[in-house]
Amino acid sequence: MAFLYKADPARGEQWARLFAIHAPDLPFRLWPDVGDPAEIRYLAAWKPPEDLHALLPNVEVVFSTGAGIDQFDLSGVPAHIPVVRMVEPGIVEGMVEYVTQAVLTIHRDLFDYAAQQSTRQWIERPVQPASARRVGVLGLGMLGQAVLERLNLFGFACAGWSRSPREMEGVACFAGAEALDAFLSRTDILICLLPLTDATRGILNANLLARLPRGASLINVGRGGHLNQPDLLAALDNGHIANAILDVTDPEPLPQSHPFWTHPRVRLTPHIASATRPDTAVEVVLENVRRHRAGLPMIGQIDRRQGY
Ligand code: NDP
Ligand code: OXD
Repeated sequence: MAFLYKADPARGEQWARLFAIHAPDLPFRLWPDVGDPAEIRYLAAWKPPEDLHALLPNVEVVFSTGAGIDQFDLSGVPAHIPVVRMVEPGIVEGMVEYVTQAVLTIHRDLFDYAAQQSTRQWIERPVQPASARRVGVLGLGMLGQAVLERLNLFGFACAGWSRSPREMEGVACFAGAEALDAFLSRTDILICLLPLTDATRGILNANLLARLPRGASLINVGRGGHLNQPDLLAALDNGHIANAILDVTDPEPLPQSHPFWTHPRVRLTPHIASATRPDTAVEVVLENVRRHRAGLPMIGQIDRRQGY
């Protein structure tokens, strides 16, 4: 029985060292050095190989090295093999940090001050209390909830939207398509933390943006495929949307000629909002291996029908 890692090789070296310490009896292989393919029972990958079953006929569990699994072609993973996404504290911590800085950047008018600086203007703007700023998170999962818990501590007026009804202390929770209007119309800073599925692809489009109050801002940390880019550009250019902070784009990287690069109201980062941290992730993966061997449910197993 062996464990195969197929993702960023530098991180793979860290996983190898951690496996040697925490699971010395479980041989660890780093793609493409698969060894005897018949021995591979567990695969951790950002993207599994296309011919998974032919290549690794005895794989029992496929782990995503990310929290999202939209980069997987699930049709290539036989239905009897569980797919488990990354549910680990390191990725949560990173996302909370990133979204907090993005919300505070917008809340404290740093886009406007950057514009003023470029023309050497020293103009004070009135500071709004956080309680007057309505923040809304699309997606009330592992990351959306953690982000809202932190934003709540600043005193922002917090809300979240999910597919099924959720409850969170201090957060107005909305669920399903019928509640989307009410959620959007009370949101000044919208954060997308949805998984990319057939139901959410392109959700950040003209129709949705128009339902936000004029002057609202967008933070997209979900996936580039959630956003209709021309619709956002139009909304920025006509002033309906004031600012956008985008950590994810489609494609990644953006083409050099893309207008987002130079738009004064767009801030881009190269998909770094958060990443799986080997030190915390390996513990969770090894716990899942133990659970699988014991016939127990694994943490983060996805529902293939929902696609997340
Ligand atoms: P979870 O699976 O824990 O949560 C997903 C949330 O989205 C749930 O609340 C779910 O609703 C909701 N949701 C899914 N589909 C719909 C829908 N059709 N309508 C309404 N709500 C829906 O995911 P995570 O919080 O762990 O991660 C979210 C995403 O963040 C990842 O899939 C990934 O794309 C992205 N990500 C980005 C990173 C970056 O660096 N930019 C890093 C890590 C993740 P319900 O509660 O009803 O199930
Ligand atoms: C993830 C990511 O899904 O890094 O974990 O985007």
